[in-house]
Amino acid sequence: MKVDERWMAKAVELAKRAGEETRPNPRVGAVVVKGGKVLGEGFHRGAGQPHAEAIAIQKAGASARGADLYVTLEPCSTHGRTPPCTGAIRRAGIKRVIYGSSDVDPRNAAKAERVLRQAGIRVTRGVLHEECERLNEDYRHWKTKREPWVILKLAMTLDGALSRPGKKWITGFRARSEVQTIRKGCDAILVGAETIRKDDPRLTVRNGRIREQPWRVVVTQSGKLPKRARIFTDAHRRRTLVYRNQSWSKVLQDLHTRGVCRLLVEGGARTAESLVQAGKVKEWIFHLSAQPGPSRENRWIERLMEKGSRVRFRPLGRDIEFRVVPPDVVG
Ligand code: AOF
Ligand code: ZN
Repeated sequence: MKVDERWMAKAVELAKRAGEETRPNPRVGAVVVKGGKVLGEGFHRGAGQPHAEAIAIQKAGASARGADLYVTLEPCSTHGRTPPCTGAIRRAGIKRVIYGSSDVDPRNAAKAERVLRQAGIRVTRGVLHEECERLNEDYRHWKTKREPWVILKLAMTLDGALSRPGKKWITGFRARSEVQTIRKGCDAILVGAETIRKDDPRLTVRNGRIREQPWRVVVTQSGKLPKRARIFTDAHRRRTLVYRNQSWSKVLQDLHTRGVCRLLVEGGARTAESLVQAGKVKEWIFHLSAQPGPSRENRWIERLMEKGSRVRFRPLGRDIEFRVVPPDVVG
């Protein structure tokens, strides 16, 4: 691996540490390097917190003079919640900036290179471009499409059923606690009305502390929903939204204006299928149970699997997690 790639790979690893916590901001990692040594490193933790470059430069201190800065995203050149990083880079005496992907934030997009060059700083862009872009697939989507990044999560038997007669759960404890972690990384959880009528789910995050519960979203055609359902009566009832007879684009745009960047869809089958058909699902997560289901009720899932790419399997207790990114996202 060439030198630039090696340091950028380190910046990518740093960026990943933030997980889903940075939204509505991007995941960004940065390293300050001189003479083959790391002088400072950092990653962005979330809105209002210092940017990755600013942290790495601050850690390097006076030794940053004459050093190279590797950063996964084009540095910002305008004043947002924090001062522009191009200013900090200039003041620190950084001699060369290497970045992986361009920003899509209109305030900063495609501006850094000119600003830095004018200050006599060398710029190399596009190093590990694909890896750096992949860090922020969701960020780029909600910023440019003004709709949330939609994750479809389904618990399913290996033969494609979404329910087991007479059983409350399809998957075991490990898989269900993983759902809690996935929910924590999302701003809203959506289900169809039938799931509310049948399962009366809470749709809350119950593992660890969170700033605020995610929105709970129900889509319905008939508008017939049980008034006593938990989402309407529990302590978080203010966080419940109902959309009646609205197009997916309308629902998603409205959720975006409420600050929803990542939306988790938890079923049921009809809601999932219609969202997939509308081309809105950007990431699929299946929790597969080795227990057989009642019948092959979901042939559509098989059809989608044929098109799926970037597949990953992971054991979760007695079940299996199966993640897929659809081809229109992989490109
Ligand atoms: C980040 N972290 O490490 C970098 C960002 O308003 P602010 O200060 O939160 O700035 C957000 C914008 O800054 C963001 O949309 C992106 O354009 C740019 N770069 N943002 O949150 C970082 N480098
Ligand atoms: Zn910045």
